Amino acid sequence: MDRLNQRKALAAAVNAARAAGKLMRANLRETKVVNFSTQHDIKLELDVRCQKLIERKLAAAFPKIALLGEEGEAGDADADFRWVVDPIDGTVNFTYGIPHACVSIALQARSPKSRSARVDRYETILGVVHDPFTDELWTAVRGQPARLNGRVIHVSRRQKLAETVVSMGFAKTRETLEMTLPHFNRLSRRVRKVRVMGAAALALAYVATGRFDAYIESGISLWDIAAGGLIVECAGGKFWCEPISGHHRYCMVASNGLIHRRLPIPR
Ligand code: LIP
Repeated sequence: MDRLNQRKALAAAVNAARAAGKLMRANLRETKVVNFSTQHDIKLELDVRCQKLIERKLAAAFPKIALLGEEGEAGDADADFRWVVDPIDGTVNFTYGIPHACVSIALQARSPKSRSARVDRYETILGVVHDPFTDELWTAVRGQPARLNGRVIHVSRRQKLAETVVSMGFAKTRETLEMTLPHFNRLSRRVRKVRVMGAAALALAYVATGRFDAYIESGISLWDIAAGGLIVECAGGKFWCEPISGHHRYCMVASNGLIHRRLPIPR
């Protein structure tokens, strides 16, 4: 994709994220229609409505680019380019009226060098994360600096683990919770604070901004981390993930790079 189209794609993703964010802001205090829930997860009718709005906005600008989203897929699953969308990341927070949730939109290109069956054959080339409650918009295009509301951002430079704030997530199942808790317990004694905030894309954006020094989660989905992972890399940080069993699910560790080797991998 040439730079002209990259700029057009970034503008389309920002426009779509802001439109979905407006819908989130208008409904934070409203009664939510729950489509599906388990003990550790909720899926809302508004998740679907936000993804359909995002799909319409993106398709108007790029009718031939496929979309892979938390609420379903559109277009050719093997296309050269695909949008990867989490219409509301932090759905449980949002359902409970907690204003810590965001829209995450990434554009991926098929990556010839990673055609191996193990690695997902796509590379993220641009990412947008929008928090409609703080009116913060993170953007990144591969090879360029990450930005927050247009200003260049950089990961933290903290190197002493005892001075770091690390975020973790427990994903959606009892299995991932039980697997992650021992790492949570051990890490809590080694760092300044551990934060469990419930929105992966925002946690990654906070690492990129230097608010968190690392973020760790296993059992997380591609649409939760695709945009935020690129934003971390473009802010000078390190983003590592590996596929695990399940539909587009990953084990993921992101950090400022300086403390990465001392962080646990919950597997
Ligand atoms: C959420 C992630 C969070 C994870 C939750 C859930 P959703 O995404 O952002 O990090 O711990 O289990 O997966 O479902 O709100 O889009």
